Amino acid sequence: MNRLTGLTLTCLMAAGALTPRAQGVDSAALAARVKQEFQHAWAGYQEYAWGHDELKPLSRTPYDWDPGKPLLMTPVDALDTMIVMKLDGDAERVRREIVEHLDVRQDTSVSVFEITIRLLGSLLANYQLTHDQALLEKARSLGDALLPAFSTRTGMPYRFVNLKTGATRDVISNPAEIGTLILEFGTLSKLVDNPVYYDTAKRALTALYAKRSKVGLVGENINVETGEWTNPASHIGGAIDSYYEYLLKCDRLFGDSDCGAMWRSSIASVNKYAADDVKGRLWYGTVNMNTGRRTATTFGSLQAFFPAVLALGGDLRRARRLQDSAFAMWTLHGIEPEEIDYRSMRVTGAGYQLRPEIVESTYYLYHYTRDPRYLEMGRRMFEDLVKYCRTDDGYTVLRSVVTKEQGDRMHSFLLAETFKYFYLLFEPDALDFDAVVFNTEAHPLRRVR
Ligand code: DMJ
Repeated sequence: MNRLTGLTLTCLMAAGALTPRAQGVDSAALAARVKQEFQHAWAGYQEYAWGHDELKPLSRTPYDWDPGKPLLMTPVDALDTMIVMKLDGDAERVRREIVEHLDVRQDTSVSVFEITIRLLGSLLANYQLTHDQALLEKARSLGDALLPAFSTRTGMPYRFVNLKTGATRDVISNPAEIGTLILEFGTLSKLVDNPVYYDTAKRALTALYAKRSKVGLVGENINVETGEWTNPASHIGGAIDSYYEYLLKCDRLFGDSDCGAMWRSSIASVNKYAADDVKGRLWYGTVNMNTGRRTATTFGSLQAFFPAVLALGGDLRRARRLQDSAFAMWTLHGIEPEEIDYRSMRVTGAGYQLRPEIVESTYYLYHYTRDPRYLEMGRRMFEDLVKYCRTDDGYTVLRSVVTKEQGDRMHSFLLAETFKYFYLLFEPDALDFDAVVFNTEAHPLRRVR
């Protein structure tokens, strides 16, 4: 047994429930297929994009977020999925590549949010899985490079920071990018025994929470120097979504009761104002943060993470209802659109970006209920993903779920999240759900004692 296998098996194996079998769903066979498809996507990346951020699978070319300055997004994001799937050879190759070639201090301006959830989250989770000190050192160095972003009057970070110079840009940010940092920064603090990262991220989070409206909601855009809202749209979708997720998870991972209190008051407002019952279905739409008045009835693939958060927060009733709505959105055209208007059930954003959120929610609901209908949902979604998004050299986005026209991009979160959540749905014993808190990019973080 090599180094990774030995360590990770002991870390990952949960106390042995039997592999589930739902009517007509052979979970073990599906898990094996998910693993095969992950390997297919990974093979395409290795063949045509090794050393770069992502694969463009139709043109068979590499893609770097900042041209010529790769941060190895795909391999870094994929590493703990490989470990969970026991792809030990691939995992060892990636671990070495990260240690030897990931340059987290290069002269490139990065999104604080994206780099935190993908790179910092992965480095920390994989350090906890492998105990490889070099991964923790990279994480510390990356954490230090991100800190200058928080030098603002409010403590809320700029959206972008240069990893080498510390230069910042983009003063207008949003709750997701400000409030989705505490799990990673907090874990780093605990692992290197230095409170600066935790304190910095928590200050940003509490500053943001303090800016909530009288009815307890946050908006979509905020100036991180002045603290003024520049867009009052309030919802659970992109630009806000994972702020709520991290309030709850911060409490679960660190036992931080401030986060717990912020979560409870926030979810009460969200359920009061954003939730919308239409023709017997539960949705969450858009309202004005100050009045709570409804301004849009749209819901999409990003919002589909919310059943998982509701379930984690103990609200299984709403979680189940919202999951049914999200699945109805998936089945409208045989695969999930980016956005619909839930009143008319018409598609308002036709793309599919290989997103994981609905799969994540299916996994959480199956974990909490063991209801076989979630396995059946998962099977259906996996078949559709393979049918419409598989290419000869990987997986790709759809320009339209209506026409099924393919685009040319394989996001790193396909390997970090979408395949991982499918795999865990069908093979839940591969990871002890209660021993970890998944960051918003599906990197499993453990409590540090
Ligand atoms: C991922 O990077 C994360 O899940 C993030 O929270 C939202 N967007 C993508 C997946 O859709």
